[in-house]
Amino acid sequence: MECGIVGPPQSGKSTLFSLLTGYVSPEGAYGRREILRGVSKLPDSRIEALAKVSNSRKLVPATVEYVDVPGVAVTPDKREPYPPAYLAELRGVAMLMLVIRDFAAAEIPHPRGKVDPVADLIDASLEFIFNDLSTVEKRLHRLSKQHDPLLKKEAELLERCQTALQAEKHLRDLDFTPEEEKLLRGFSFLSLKPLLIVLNVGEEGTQEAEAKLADLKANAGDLGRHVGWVACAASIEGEIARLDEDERALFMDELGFKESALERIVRATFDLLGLITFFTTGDKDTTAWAIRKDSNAVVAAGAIHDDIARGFIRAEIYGWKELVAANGSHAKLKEEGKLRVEGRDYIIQDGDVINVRFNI
Ligand SMILES: Nc1nc2c(ncn2[C@@H]2O[C@H](COP(=O)(O)OP(=O)(O)OP(=O)(O)O)[C@@H](O)[C@H]2O)c(=O)[nH]1
Ligand SMILES: [Mg+2]
Repeated sequence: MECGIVGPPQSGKSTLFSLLTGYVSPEGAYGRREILRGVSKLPDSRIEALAKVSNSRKLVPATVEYVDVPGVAVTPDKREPYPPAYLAELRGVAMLMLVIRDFAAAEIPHPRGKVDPVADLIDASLEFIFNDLSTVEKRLHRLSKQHDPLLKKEAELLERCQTALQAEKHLRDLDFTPEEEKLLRGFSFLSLKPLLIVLNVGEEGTQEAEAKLADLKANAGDLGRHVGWVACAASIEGEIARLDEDERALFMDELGFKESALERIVRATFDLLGLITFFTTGDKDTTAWAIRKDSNAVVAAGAIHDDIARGFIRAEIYGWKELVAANGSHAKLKEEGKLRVEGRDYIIQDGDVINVRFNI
């Protein structure tokens, strides 16, 4: 699943993209307006703990993909439309991460002429709404010319969306039936996607990061459900991420952040995507797998391999902590009654270690 990075020009999107994915822009590429994609690993200390008791040769974290889309200026006086290629990318992702500038840096121009996170957030989120509204209206116009009763349901649903969007309400805040969700899927509405707001407070703003975030939240208007908030200092945290571990802890302490920007942002991304992690572990590898909350054992098996899902017989399941406490011994877990044997319908819990018995 992909997360699209979006926001006003020069807000720190590409700086964060590099921090998240380790991407290093080639010499001379600065300011090139291209779409970039990269993979981020979710830091998870449970993998190390499991790998240790299993003597795993390889450690494989769960990942999520980010797509860095160059900024487009959207202020009330200057509304550049999103170029179609950018819009197509943003429609294709599962969620959006909106990067808002709150660092001063006089030498870096701001499309508004001044740093104003509240106005930037409001304009950017309205832009999602306007885009969706235009999609809805185009489709309703076409539907109005057709008299197929099967399309009536769609028209009614879109009219409901239109009313909400006209009231500047985000579609993610409406309730839809599974059938309606299916009908809406093809439109890839921007305001329906979970939204992570990342406030780039700059090096000078880290001590007040939480207060700045609270202020933005209080003044941004109603953004609806499925919204996450993170404050960071993109440039300096990017530099810190490249230091040795000891030095890193020292600098992070000074900034006042308990976890790295990578941890904070990727964790928030996973949460908004509704993902949980389960593990497989053995001497070959310990792997963290991401699946949607409320997935059953067969879905988990399918995340590992299609064949394992197809030939699913049962799954042996235990909590990661239990396996660590038993020092990796299945026999001990069995003895203590902590090894559970579950069928297809078992709902996987975050932190489960699973071992699928299958037959192909
Ligand atoms: N002082 C300061 N400068 C920053 C910070 N984050 C980013 N910058 C600088 O702001 C400029 C723009 O950063 P980018 O990451 O390229 O911004 P962007 O959002 O990708 O910009 P576009 O792709 O053009 O929309 C660069 O010169 C960065 O070094 C920050 O936290 N503090
Ligand atoms: Mg950029």
